[in-house]
Amino acid sequence: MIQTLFGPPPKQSLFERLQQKVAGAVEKTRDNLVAQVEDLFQGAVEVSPELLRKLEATLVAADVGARPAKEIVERVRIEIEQQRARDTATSPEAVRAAIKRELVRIFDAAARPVKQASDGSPFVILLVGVNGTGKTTSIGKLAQRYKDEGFSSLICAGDTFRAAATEQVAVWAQRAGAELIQQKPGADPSAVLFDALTAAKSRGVNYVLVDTAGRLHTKTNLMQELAKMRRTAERLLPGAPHETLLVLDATTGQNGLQQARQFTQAANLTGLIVTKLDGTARGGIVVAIAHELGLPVRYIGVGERAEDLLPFEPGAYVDALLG
Ligand SMILES: Nc1nc2c(ncn2[C@@H]2O[C@H](COP(=O)(O)OP(=O)(O)OP(=O)(O)O)[C@@H](O)[C@H]2O)c(=O)[nH]1
Ligand SMILES: [Mg+2]
Repeated sequence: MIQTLFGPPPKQSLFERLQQKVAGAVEKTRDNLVAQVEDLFQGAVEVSPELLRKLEATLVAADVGARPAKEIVERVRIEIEQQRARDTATSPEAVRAAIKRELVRIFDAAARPVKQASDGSPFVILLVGVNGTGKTTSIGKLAQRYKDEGFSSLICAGDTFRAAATEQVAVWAQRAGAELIQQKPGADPSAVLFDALTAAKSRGVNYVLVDTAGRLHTKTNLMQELAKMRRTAERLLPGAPHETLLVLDATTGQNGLQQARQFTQAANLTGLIVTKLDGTARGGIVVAIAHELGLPVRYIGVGERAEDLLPFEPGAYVDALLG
């Protein structure tokens, strides 16, 4: 069977559950964004330039980013003009629908297909990012998700640098029934990866989840270490890693975006996991990321528990953002 990042399509009931969770996770942003957008249009007979300026400021405050906000408002303005020309009254509802369409358009533009593993070989996912963004936790959550979907996974303890990193990932591995491949502290992460991929191939596991040590994109030697890991994967398993995901902490806002930009240049990213959306009122950062980096968000982290990692679904996210 061909492996993909998401496994089989979710059942309807699960999807509904996810939608609820997304809505819950972006609640803080929603309070800001929805309430403010609604306030803006409350009793407005006319969609004035002043009102559009306020709309832009509201989007920026939700961390959508200055350029995307400008672009969205410009398109909303054009849409309103077209409505006027058709003599239809411009309702707040119509404006909100226009904003939603713009947001979804931004996500669609950043979409890219997930590579597929060749028949029978494991699908390899490498998680990278600065310290403490949620890489190890996301590895554990992914292992749990795949287990629930009936797939096997193997975790590569590629963070040989931080004390206790392997113990931390071991707890997740045990919980998710995933095999863990590790070496001594200080070992070369590429050597651990070599072991992990060799084991995964011989055992025919479905997914290999590779944890890495947190690093700043400015540390050239550490970025080279990542490149070496990628080469090791490719050598053992042509096409691997199938996904290289940057794990980004949503609470770091525009700072995180800056990190992402530089990681993109150095690490051949294929997408992102945006974590800690439960802890921020600035859920718009996901829009800024898609717009500026042209990279798809694959998953979002909405809490610390195993089930708090959701596949990112643009339509559901935008609905949750804008009510
Ligand atoms: N609220 C919340 N907390 C999260 C989420 N994801 C991770 N965390 C927490 O963030 C903290 C750091 O998570 P780790 O998974 O250890 O982060 P890391 O990127 O592996 O860290 P380093 O290996 O040190 O670079 C932990 O306390 C996690 O429980 C999330 O989506 N929401
Ligand atoms: Mg870690």
